[in-house]
Amino acid sequence: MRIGLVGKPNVGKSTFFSAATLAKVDIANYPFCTIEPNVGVAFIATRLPCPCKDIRHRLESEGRIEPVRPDDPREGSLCEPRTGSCVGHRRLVPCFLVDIAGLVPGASEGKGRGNAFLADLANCDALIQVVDAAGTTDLEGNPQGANQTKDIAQQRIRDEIEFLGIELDAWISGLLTDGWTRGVRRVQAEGEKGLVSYIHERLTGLGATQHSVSVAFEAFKKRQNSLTSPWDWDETVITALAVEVRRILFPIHIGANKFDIAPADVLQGIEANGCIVPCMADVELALRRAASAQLITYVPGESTFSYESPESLSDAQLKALDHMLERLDANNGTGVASLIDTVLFDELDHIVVYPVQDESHWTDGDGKVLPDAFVVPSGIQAKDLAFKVHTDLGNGFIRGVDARTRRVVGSDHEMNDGDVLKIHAKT
Ligand SMILES: Nc1nc2c(ncn2[C@@H]2O[C@H](COP(=O)(O)OP(=O)(O)OP(=O)(O)O)[C@@H](O)[C@H]2O)c(=O)[nH]1
Ligand SMILES: [Mg+2]
Repeated sequence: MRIGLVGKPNVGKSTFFSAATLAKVDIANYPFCTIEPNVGVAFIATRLPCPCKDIRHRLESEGRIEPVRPDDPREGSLCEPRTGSCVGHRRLVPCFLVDIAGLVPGASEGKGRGNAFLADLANCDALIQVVDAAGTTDLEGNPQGANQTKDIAQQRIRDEIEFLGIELDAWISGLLTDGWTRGVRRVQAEGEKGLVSYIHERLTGLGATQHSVSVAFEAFKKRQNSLTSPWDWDETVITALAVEVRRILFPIHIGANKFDIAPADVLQGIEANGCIVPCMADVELALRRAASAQLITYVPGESTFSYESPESLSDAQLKALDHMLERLDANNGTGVASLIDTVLFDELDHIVVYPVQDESHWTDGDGKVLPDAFVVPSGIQAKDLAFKVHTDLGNGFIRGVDARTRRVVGSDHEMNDGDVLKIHAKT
């Protein structure tokens, strides 16, 4: 899973990125060295408790382990995550974030990082556009002063959202226009089906599928009053097609950042084709750093924190932290973790499943308890999950066993959130 952060300069993308990927030491055993500098891992809490909660429940009720001791640092968790962590059955799973810098007006014509920027976008499963909800910067990111009015801030937010759409449309339109007339003449005998396949072929690099292109094409047809033969379409018509393709391929979720200094009700009436979540990236960054320095106990996503030893803090530190506590309370959290959570689990409709080798003990071949948590599309079939675990498991798939119910399931069995699955495969 890879989420791209985009937006004009100076909105807080890098702050959001640093805050979200600032891993606590105990979860930093990720191969960071293999990741490019602008790619990081955010650890996101699964919505359901880790299945190690069920294991504990079973073992406790059979009298085979003692109840959780108050000083247990794992707060009862029994699993051994290969990546991420689990405390109090709150399991964290990795999600890659990419800080995609370089979006300026004219990117589709090669300005800024231009096409390299657009290619970065195409590699992401979802996009978050960070916008300046306080309206303190213009479209190029130049500071315009704090304390903007609601009207000005709203206008700037709308301009930002519109501008990313325009750049993406121009880019997709450019990919389609190039060689269009010759290309569509070649497929004219195949009718509409041929045309959709042709468009699909041109846009596979963006992650387009035959299905997504046909959905976009239907929407496009509905909006056009009269359509001439495709080889006669001018740039306006092709751009109208590009708009529909973009809506399907690149839903944009909005992180309305700098919400701590934004005018009241600034998001009222603002629309996007993804979700909109108020954020305070720099508050999140400050809190995670304070937590790393063991000044506070803060769980990302929560709307409060506690002081570890307030007597060791200076007056200035206390004042700053108290102020953040108020902001957290007012905004119901900083929005950083909840935005990623919403995109992953609501917008992309993903679930978390746990493949194991031993369906009785829920362990892998080395006896590790629930080492893997896979973030996959909701309803993924057992065999497709097997492929994600290992190609050999997918190819040799015989059957699965739902480790909770011990029921045997077939290759087309649809997985649910929190499932634990043993996969039998030919070796
Ligand atoms: N008030 C407030 N300021 C913020 C917030 N998040 C970031 N900032 C400030 O916004 C400024 C820009 O932050 P960056 O993270 O560098 O922005 P960017 O989008 O990465 O900018 P470019 O890399 O130039 O595109 C910095 O001064 C941050 O401290 C926030 O939630 N609230
Ligand atoms: Mg930056």
